[in-house]
Amino acid sequence: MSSEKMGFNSKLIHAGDFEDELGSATTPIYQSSTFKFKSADHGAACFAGEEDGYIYTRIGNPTIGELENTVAALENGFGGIGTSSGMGAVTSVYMAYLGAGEHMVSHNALYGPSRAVMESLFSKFGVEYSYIDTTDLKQVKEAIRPNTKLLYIETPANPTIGITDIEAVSNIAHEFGIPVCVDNTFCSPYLQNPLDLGADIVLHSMTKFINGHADIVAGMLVAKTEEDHKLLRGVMANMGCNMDPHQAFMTRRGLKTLGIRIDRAQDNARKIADFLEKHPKVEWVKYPGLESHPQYELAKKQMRGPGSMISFGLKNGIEAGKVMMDNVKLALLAVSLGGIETLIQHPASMTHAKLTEEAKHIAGISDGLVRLSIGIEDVDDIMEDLDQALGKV
Ligand code: LCS
Repeated sequence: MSSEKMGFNSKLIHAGDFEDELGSATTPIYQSSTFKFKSADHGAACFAGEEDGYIYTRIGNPTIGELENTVAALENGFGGIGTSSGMGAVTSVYMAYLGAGEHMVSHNALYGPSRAVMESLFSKFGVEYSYIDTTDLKQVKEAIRPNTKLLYIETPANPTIGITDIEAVSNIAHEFGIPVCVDNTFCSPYLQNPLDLGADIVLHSMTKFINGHADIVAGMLVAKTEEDHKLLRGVMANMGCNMDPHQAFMTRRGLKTLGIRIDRAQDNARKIADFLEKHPKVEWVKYPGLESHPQYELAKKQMRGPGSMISFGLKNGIEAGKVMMDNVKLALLAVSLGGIETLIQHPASMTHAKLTEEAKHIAGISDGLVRLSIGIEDVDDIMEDLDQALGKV
């Protein structure tokens, strides 16, 4: 059966389209840095891109290739590019589309390092940027300048769970010929396909839902067109932020169960979000599956489910956050997200502690904000754990 006709869960298992001569059920790990050419002509044709063939693992490798093909099929794109980490994918996109005197428009509640690398590194080379609230289309229109070359969004955003309308912002950007990159880490292709909504590039930290087992750091870019795919592969390979074959094998294994993992984590998250919304120590809950979420209708339109990331606010700010973190017993007090285990973290005292009060305020990170990544444990156990930790606050 061709992978185009398969349902999502079948694609997870079969879409990579890899045939092993020995009939191996899984894609072997091609732990080789380089590949023999059949002849001088074949080598020349591989370099010229006239013939298929692997050259050198920094540029491409069969184990990585199978994973790239699978994620590209899941995102309905032309092709994928595996990277060493999610940040390897972020910097490759910035490098590919932005140069000195050019400008990027992005969301002010972006994953910290995606913002920091722009502010501290790309700015040194003359790249300009505007961080705005991309959930507000008026701000998006106003932020575009004649030198804007990239619209970069994350939806839902980390950690505020704000949701940007991918179709609407893509339409605005395309009026000005600006490419749109969507960081789809919080949804994975199981819940959202940005390319189908008009975006040009999709980005994943595969460290999260795609691998799902907290044992790998990896990233992926998927381009809609052959032209963008070629551009991004060249940048990634020349910068050397390639994936490694073992990392690809592990990620490919984790990916096979993406659907059943997310179904289960999402069921748990819906119940936990309801529980938190009624809890007396909790001031507010932000979860796309709750009608109280400001973009609830948009989430229903562009996502196939609300996912398993929840942010909530504790009534007594930073101290309450620390007390809760010190008292969880089942949930792991750890950063990262999207794995089989429930994780909890407190951005104001951890990931975002270095931000100024003003920057935190603009990004929507209040002192009492707690971020939960709900896992696939028994929901009663997660709830009991959160309840006893909240009881200590
Ligand atoms: N994009 C998003 C939305 C992320 O959440 C992360 C990592 C990245 C990109 C970067 O991916 P990495 O290089 O780590 O594979 N987010 C993390 C977080 O929220 N806590 O720890 C890492």
